[in-house]
Amino acid sequence: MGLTLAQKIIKNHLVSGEMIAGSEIGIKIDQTLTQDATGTMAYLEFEAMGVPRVKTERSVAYIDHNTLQSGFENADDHRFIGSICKKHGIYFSRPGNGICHQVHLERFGIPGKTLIGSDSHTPTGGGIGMLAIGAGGMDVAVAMGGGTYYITCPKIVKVELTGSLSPWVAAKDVILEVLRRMSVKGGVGKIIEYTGEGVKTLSVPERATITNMGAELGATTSIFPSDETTCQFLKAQAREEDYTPLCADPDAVYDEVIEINLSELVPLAACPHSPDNVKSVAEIGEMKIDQVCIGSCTNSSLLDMLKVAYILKGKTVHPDVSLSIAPGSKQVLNMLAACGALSDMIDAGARILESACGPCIGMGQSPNSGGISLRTFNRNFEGRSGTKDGQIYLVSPELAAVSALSGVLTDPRTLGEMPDFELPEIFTINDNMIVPPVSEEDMDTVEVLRGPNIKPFPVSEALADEISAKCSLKVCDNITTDHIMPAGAKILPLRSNIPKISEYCFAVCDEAFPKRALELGKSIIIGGSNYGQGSSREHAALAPLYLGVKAVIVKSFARIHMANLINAGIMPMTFVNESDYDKIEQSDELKFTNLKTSILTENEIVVSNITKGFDFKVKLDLSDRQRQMLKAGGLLNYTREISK
Ligand code: MIC
Ligand code: SF4
Repeated sequence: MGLTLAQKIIKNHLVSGEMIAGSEIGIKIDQTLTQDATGTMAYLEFEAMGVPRVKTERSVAYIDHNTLQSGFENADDHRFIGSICKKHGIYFSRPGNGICHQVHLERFGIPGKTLIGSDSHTPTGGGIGMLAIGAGGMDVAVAMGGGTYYITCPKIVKVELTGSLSPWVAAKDVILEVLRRMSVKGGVGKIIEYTGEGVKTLSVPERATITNMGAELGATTSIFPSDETTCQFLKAQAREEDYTPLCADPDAVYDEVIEINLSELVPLAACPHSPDNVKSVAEIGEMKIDQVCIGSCTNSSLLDMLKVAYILKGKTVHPDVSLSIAPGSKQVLNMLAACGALSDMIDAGARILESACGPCIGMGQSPNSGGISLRTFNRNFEGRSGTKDGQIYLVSPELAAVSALSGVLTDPRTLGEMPDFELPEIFTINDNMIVPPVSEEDMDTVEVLRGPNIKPFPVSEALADEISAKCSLKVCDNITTDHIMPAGAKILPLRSNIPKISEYCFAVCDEAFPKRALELGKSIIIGGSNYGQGSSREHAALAPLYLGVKAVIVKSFARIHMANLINAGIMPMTFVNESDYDKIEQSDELKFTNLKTSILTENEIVVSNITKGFDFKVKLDLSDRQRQMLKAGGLLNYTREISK
């Protein structure tokens, strides 16, 4: 039986387990990436492991999220990460060099290699045939130390592309169509593989837009074949030697098949407040808009920017609209400047932002109250923009640019004929903002620079045999990590300070939660389905750990968050009968007994609701390794135990 492309890469990297969907496998990791909002913790964890130099083929640290520097905190974190990198063998991409996923695709990604990154949009690398997976910071730290990365062996979904995109219909519309069909939880436990004749018609940046936003499906990752187009892209980045042709075997067997005829797609938008709330522009109608933001790791490539500049050239942004543009990397910005496209954007009235995440993570450019904002980003969760009642629509750069001019949601196909936008034969290459590490012999000369905002990792304890604790919070379906541990300009600077950042835990849902949880000492959270979707931030597990949360009982989990809970030593449990969710109220006292044995051996355990006087069952869908980790009180404790 033939293999799919993802299966081939997994097979080449398999360290433990069998490639049977649903079972745990361990894979060897060739490359890692971190960004600064998750990086400080990841490097503190790496230091705690005591490995002198990274053991990967390539590890890169990017500074792209917290570049606002409204106080000393972010600048201190940048300095800390920079010095750690220099010492321990990691390449350091300085602030201003661009968004991690865009730069990694340009300068470091290699077809057929494995990459994990402490950012959920790491699957961007799938655009050049990498097996690129988003993970928690601790998993990335372990991989840097040469440790195995464990995942549930995914099912493989084939997305068969036929036809070619109509003029002004974009790669963004392809992934929005996949989201419309599969939903934000449709990809959990799956890898999405793109195949078919239509693949050839898509450039690398277009493929990367699609794999990037595959994160919103909850998928483990998404991947395109590595072909002639990939070769051209790598050649234009002066990295031809990194090219290998890769595709699935003709007789590969897939678990699911989806067919998309690119020719039939129309411009789409994800409406508030979920990336799968997708409608066609025609369905939404001529809606007046207040703001347009173009950029983010989904749509900030040179190709995207050249299209935007073409649309804006010689025109003026509508007087009621604020347009901001953040090119994805220094390379993109530089090339826009050299060819005059940047000037076309500035002339039209665009507010040019630094090459960084910026408004995508709520670092500035929050819309006005109730404001309607069109964004080329990948997430439109409630409150993420920094304006609680902001109405965020996710669209293609083409749609965003044309609407910025008209002041209303506008179908880009009204632009008429589309010129051929081609990628350059050679990109402008200057890696002077990527600082290489010092040699191993010189590592002792490098001092690690720590600012006062960097606080140690919260302590987790070995599992108690009996836990009796109250529910400190009950939440509904589709809770995102932006609900659990919000980001934005005020809170992001606290990413290295767990006690402080914990004061904002669940602030979007219930501002009183942190105080209540601390007063209870230990507690349990109850949630609905797809709990923890979205970002990979392990802070969404570390803050609850600091606040004394012992277990999270929900209808279902998102992949990365569940792994982060286990790493933190918090028990992730799901209801055997979902109807029990309705019977539990916030402040009910729940009791677990005999945990030390049952965590290691049982698939289902009985929990008593002491307040209401009934018992219910919860499922422990865990591998043996995860069970041991929970018993030890998390990954760090477990690693210490097994290395004794
Ligand atoms: C995001 O898009 O939510 C982020 C910010 O990039 C996160 C990482 C983080 O919270 O630091 C992600 O996607 O993992
Ligand atoms: Fe940055 Fe936004 Fe991409 Fe996250 S989704 S990495 S915040 S640009």
